[in-house]
Amino acid sequence: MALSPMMTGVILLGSLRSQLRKSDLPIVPRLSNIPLQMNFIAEQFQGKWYVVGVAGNAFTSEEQGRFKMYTTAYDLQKDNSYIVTSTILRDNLCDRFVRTFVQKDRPGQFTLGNLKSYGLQDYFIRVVKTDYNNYAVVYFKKTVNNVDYFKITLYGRRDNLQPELKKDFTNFVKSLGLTDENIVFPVKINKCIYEA
Ligand code: DBS
Ligand code: DBH
Repeated sequence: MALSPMMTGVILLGSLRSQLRKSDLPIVPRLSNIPLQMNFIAEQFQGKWYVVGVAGNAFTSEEQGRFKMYTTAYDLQKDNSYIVTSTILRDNLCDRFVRTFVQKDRPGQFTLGNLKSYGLQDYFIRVVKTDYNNYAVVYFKKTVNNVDYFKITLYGRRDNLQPELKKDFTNFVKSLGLTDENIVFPVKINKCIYEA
């Protein structure tokens, strides 16, 4: 098939744009800038968390208002890993996404079980801060096609959190080089998030 010069131009521009997008992602912070919750207590972190805030180098506040709240439940296993289930409203159904978090190096840090089955090169999780019964801040980093993505979630034991906790979250993610444009506070919905 012969491409017109115009079509070739469009294709070149398209691939140039995706290149720029990738290199435009704010840089992933050094792990030394991400605190780890001291004396992490795996038993107490278990159970359901509402995703009250999410920020990251691939997240945009343009999604604010459309990004729906979902929940993630942590279930500790005998081998000290978690089975982690997220329940997300998709196409009017409650989609359950299940994966395993395996402890890595220190309590409160994990990697994903069966990494390769998700097409991931690397995955790292660190619980930054939690009081176990109200809120948690968790750092996630993934590498896909040699591109690093990171996100920080603000979890609540309830579907909302005090403004001060949201403000602390915002200040923390900004200290990592993100801006208000990289932060989303998911909208509360009634479907799926109150299910067991
Ligand atoms: O699980 C993740 C860890 C993750 O989904 C992202 C970063 C760290 C992320 O940036 N995800 C976005 C891009 O793939 C997304 O739109 O979900
Ligand atoms: O699909 C995902 O990658 C995903 C969905 C919900 C995810 O990584 C997550 C929650 O942490």
